[in-house]
Amino acid sequence: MDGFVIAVDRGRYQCVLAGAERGVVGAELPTVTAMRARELGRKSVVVGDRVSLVGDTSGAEGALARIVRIAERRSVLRRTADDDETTAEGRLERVVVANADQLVIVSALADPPPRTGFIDRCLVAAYDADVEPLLCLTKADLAGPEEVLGYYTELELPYVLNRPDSDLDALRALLSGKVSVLVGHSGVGKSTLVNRLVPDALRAVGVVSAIGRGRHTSTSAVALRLPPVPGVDTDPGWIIDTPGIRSFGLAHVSADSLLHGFPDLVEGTVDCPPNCQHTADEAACGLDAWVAAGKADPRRLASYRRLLASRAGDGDSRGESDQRGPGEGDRRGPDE
Ligand SMILES: Nc1nc2c(ncn2[C@@H]2O[C@H](COP(=O)(O)OP(=O)(O)OP(=O)(O)O)[C@@H](O)[C@H]2O)c(=O)[nH]1
Ligand SMILES: [Mg+2]
Repeated sequence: MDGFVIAVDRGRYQCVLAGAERGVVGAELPTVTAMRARELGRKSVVVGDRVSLVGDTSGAEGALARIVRIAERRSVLRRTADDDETTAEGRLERVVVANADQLVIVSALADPPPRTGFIDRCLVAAYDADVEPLLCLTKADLAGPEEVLGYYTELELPYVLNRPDSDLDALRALLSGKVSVLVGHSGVGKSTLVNRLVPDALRAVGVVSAIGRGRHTSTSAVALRLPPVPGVDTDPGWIIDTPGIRSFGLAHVSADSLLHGFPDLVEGTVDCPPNCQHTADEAACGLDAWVAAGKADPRRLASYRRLLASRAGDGDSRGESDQRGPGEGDRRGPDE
């Protein structure tokens, strides 16, 4: 039987059988609990994986099926604990989810404040994984989006604005028919949004401390079936809620791919000398003239160069692990 992995917990995988979601509206989807079969070797199974199941796929209480095959992944969204691939942390790679079509970068406009450095990292990861980015700005009732949107003017990045009473039609239309994964810092409102989108999701929601830090309320990724859009016959799609992360390490992304996370800068490199590394100390790098001519925001160039420096292990590595104790996460510049 073919299944779709919706949750992973201590070696047990919750799967929805292919086709089982058809016709199920509102009510919880029937799921099958499975373990990995020995023949999978060390291959990891993650949320979003499409798998083949054998054994007891009845979904009855206590029934356990086995995952014997993982289908080829359409996309793999990864992050590393650190940016520098020469360190052990930099080589520690985590697959966030498999087969996502869309990366919804969730950023609060206040409480916690938006960090464009973090959004830039998510964009690099999205373009690298061939997953479409969508910027979702939450808590629009607390602050305006002008500053964040101004930073992305040259990018034509699709975005949605959200407040507790906002209508979700625009977002629903953008999620329809796709597998979308929400990523963002703790406390930005990912689970709050999932609860509004999927009425019986019952995702736990945390509070944000006085200094704007979330409490890491969600601890594992869960895929939820979106309700059908009235009058629309197509597949409503899936939304994946994930635990808040402090940063998005990019050690697995090559220097060339890093530039593709900055589509507003790509054209500015056509006049660069051969083998230009685009760093600040490359005297003839075309990006300085590109920005000076007003073709891109100088802050975007600075952000790109910070990522380049961070990869080279220049001590600006911000892709830190989220396993640090609470209280250590946000002691950094306004950009991250
Ligand atoms: N003012 C305001 N508060 C919001 C909004 N969305 C969410 N919140 C609040 O933000 C807090 C954190 O929300 P969560 O949904 O738990 O955040 P999360 O991103 O899931 O956090 P983690 O699971 O820790 O990663 C809660 O107190 C929510 O009520 C919003 O649009 N406006
Ligand atoms: Mg959450």
